Amino acid sequence: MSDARSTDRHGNREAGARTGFGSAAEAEEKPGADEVALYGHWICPFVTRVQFALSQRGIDYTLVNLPPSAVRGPDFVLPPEFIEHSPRLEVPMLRIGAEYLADSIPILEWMETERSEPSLLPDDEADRALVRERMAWIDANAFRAMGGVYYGTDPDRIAAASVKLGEALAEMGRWTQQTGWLAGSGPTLAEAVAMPIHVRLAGLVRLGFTAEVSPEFAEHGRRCVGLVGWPAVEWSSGQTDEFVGRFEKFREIRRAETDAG
Ligand SMILES: N[C@@H](CCC(=O)N[C@@H](CS)C(=O)NCC(=O)O)C(=O)O
Repeated sequence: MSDARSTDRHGNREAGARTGFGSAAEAEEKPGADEVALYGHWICPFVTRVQFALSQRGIDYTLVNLPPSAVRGPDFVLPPEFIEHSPRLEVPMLRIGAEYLADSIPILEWMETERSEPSLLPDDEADRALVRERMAWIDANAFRAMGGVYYGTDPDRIAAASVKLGEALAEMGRWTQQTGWLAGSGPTLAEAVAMPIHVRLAGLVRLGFTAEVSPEFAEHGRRCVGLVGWPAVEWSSGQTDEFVGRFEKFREIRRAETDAG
């Protein structure tokens, strides 16, 4: 993990998580790299989806450091274009040329229309429909359960979310039985949507995910490590520690509030 620091045009001190972690100023100044800019931070799973897809598709982009509010320092100044174009003030936000869009799944779809090749969607309409159905399923089931694990403060609720996540990963593992991939004969946008789970699995275990990971899903994870987009999103052990530490602290604060109240 690189600890390179820089100051962006809003005066924010940035800790780059890895090389290539840029600033808003760089996004505007770097010749040839200003076409696509991703606003976000490595700790956000929704950002991981977009960053994986950009890297997997070989799209040149600049990553503008924009941490979620819980990770931002008190003096962090939000870029005005983020305030203008991310209606819920959420990362990820993507800029392509002069256009902006927030929300990971719509962004993944938008990238497909703006940059058709190489695609992470199959040619056939029915195959595309399956990819989309599974993206929505992962979002509604695996992601909801995953959030229940790391945002959980009550041990019983964490355990219940852990069971649900285990079941969701088992279902996703079953999808991979025929081809090795979640929806079709190769990696698709369904892999992009699921990728953050592989990235943070070790951290989830440390935060109370105790269910057995289905062998098929684990195998899918090993297959994903071989994809060209993987190095852009994989976490170092320091990043896993930071993720776990932040949520342990969050739990401590919540429990202290509950005890006090
Ligand atoms: N549905 C959105 C969810 C994005 C989201 O929840 N992002 C979080 C960070 S992981 C965020 O920006 N929250 C607002 C905040 O931190 O102020 C997506 O898929 O992109």
